[in-house]
Amino acid sequence: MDDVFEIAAPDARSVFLRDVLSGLSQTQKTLPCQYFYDATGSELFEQITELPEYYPTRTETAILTAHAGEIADALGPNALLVEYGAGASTKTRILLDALQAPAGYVPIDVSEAFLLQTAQVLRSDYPDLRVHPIVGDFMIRLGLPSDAGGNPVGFFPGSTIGNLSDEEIVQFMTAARDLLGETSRFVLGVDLRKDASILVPAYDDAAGITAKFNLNLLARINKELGADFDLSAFAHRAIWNDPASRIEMHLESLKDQMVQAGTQSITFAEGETIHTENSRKFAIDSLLPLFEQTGWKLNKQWLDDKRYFAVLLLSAA
Ligand code: SAH
Ligand code: AVI
Repeated sequence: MDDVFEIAAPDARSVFLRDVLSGLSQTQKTLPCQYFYDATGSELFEQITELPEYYPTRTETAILTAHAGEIADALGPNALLVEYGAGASTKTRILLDALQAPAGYVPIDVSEAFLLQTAQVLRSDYPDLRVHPIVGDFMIRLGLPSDAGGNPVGFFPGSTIGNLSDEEIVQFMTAARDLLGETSRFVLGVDLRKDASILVPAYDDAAGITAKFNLNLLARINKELGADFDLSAFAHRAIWNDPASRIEMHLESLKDQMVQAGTQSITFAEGETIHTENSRKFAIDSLLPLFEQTGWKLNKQWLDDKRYFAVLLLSAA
């Protein structure tokens, strides 16, 4: 079996506790969205991708499928595909099936059990492919496995870039440019601005799966940090913030209450929220200065007919 690279700090629990207490002590309480993804959160995200209201996954999948040959030609043979926030690696298969003799696949994800299980399934479906999973935070500087070989190609689908602030995008794209090198390419999925009547249901679906995904963050804090959040006393909210061009997810306290987390007691007023995620919706032009600043240039872009989503091909500048 290939090696698994563990980047997570050995005391991941104390980092989690520190991040939770720091986020919940701010005036606008916040929690970092990367903590959505324990095994349950990753499964719930997979359910979200199949919801009728959640257009990003099927739209990006259709773009990748329609242009897989062209993308593969641009990337050339012997690509080492490095995927950031790989999840179930479903879209990866579209590229793997189109690429000429890929050198290997490096999925990076914080959701350890889900990542390792996905890697095993890929190994059995692609027996000739070297799969080198990396468990860790893609925001920090990572190393590629020394025996990986091939021409590094970054893959960051799903518009996970929309969960980052401008400062985080700069940090992320700089680290990716350092890791992948000066001849690398990067395939990036970007969700575009559209009417709030499409966006809000995509993040507040009729079946309540996104609500479960959001509330699972509190369940995870209870389970891993011994907190005592009453999940029935918080409600999922999805709000379109037009000036900031983003969907915000919040958890709203349904009453005045006190929650114990670690050694701290945290008070919530009725109606007060925890801001759990931003999902930005971009105009492609607004990203160009960030690419330029971090050593990338835009080569090509593919959009669906409704202009809901874009797949961008970048190269190291
Ligand atoms: N790429 C897939 C999954 C997107 S969901 C798709 O397009 O459908 C976002 C994924 O990124 C999750 O699997 C989550 O665990 C991972 N993730 C989120 N923040 C991360 C971080 N800081 N470092 C590594 N992985 C992260
Ligand atoms: C992973 N990320 C791009 C998803 C998004 O659309 O922002 C996460 C998500 N949150 C709610 N639904 C899906």
